[in-house]
Amino acid sequence: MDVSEVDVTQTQGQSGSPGGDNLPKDTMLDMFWTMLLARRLDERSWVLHRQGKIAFHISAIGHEASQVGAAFAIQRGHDWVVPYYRDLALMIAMGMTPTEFALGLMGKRQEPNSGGRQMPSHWSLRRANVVSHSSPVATQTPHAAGIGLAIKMRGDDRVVLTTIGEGSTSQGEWYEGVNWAAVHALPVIFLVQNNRYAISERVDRQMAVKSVAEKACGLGLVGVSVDGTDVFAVYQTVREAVDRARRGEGPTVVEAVGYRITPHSSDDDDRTYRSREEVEENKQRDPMLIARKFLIAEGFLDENTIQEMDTRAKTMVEEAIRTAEQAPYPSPEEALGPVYAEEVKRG
Ligand SMILES: Cc1ncc(C[n+]2csc(CCOP(=O)(O)OP(=O)(O)O)c2C)c(N)n1
Ligand SMILES: [Mg+2]
Repeated sequence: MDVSEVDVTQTQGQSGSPGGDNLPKDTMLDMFWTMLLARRLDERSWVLHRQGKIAFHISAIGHEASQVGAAFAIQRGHDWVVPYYRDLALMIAMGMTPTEFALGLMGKRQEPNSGGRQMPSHWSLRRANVVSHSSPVATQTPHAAGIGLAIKMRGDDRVVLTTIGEGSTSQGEWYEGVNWAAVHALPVIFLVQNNRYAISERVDRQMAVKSVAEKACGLGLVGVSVDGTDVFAVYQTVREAVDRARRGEGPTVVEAVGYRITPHSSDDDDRTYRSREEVEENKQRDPMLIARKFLIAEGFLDENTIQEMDTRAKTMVEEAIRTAEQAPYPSPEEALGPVYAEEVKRG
């Protein structure tokens, strides 16, 4: 793939003819189901927050296509994933159960991210090779490059998928991590979810270039932009990047251009910086609608099946929340460990 392919307009996914031409029907339906389950969990989390039952939620609504498309393009459980806070749909695709998510939302002891030590949505899932990250944005990028270097040194066939928002690609860590991966031809896919805002800051206040993919050119690696509202187009683009990385041909920056339909987080009022008209207009490109329309047109889904899937998703969400509400919190003493290794008494 040529780096001249960075022009967003050239590489927009076409919702009517997505890149998933070679995907089996069952995989496409699995992708849709994962997006749907993540969406229903997400919506319910906002309600829990407004009911005062949870302290914080950060939403993936509008990002499902980017996240699920990318997750399905790697070998889940074998490859490494270094995510960022907005990746709820990615984590569901990685096998995090609704109950595990709900436990994390409530900071309960059994939650897999951190045992209740981290803020919600600071992901980790050891069994799926999803690596823990911290709150300062872009600090995950050098971690991903480091894992890529370890893979290369071991002669492993794994790749690393790391994610970030477009605003955070202004951070020094992002350039350092991407540069390192480019210099050493590391097997890393840098997925940038461009939702056009970094909290209240519009993308044109974050960067002077037209697209994040263009930044890749200056660092000497392939950069591609794709329609981040089209799950099958994202799958196809990330899949090509994964194949290239596995062949030893180095990293790729994949920019998935979409829109953040919700406010930045449960603590943000987006009415202060964007119009309702703008949000409504962008809801027309909701990834759920685009996937649904395509699958119906292909004859893979009908309204009845969608209704059944929706009922199943909502039931799973309610069960997960009930289970999580009844689960215990960690005890205060548990906050003290496991941070440092225990001292071993000798003699
Ligand atoms: C180093 C650092 N600076 C500022 C913040 C506060 N902060 C949290 S999220 C965020 C916006 C990031 O926007 P973007 O990268 O576009 O991701 P998005 O939230 O839009 O998905 C900021 C500024 C932070 N967490 N870390
Ligand atoms: Mg953003």
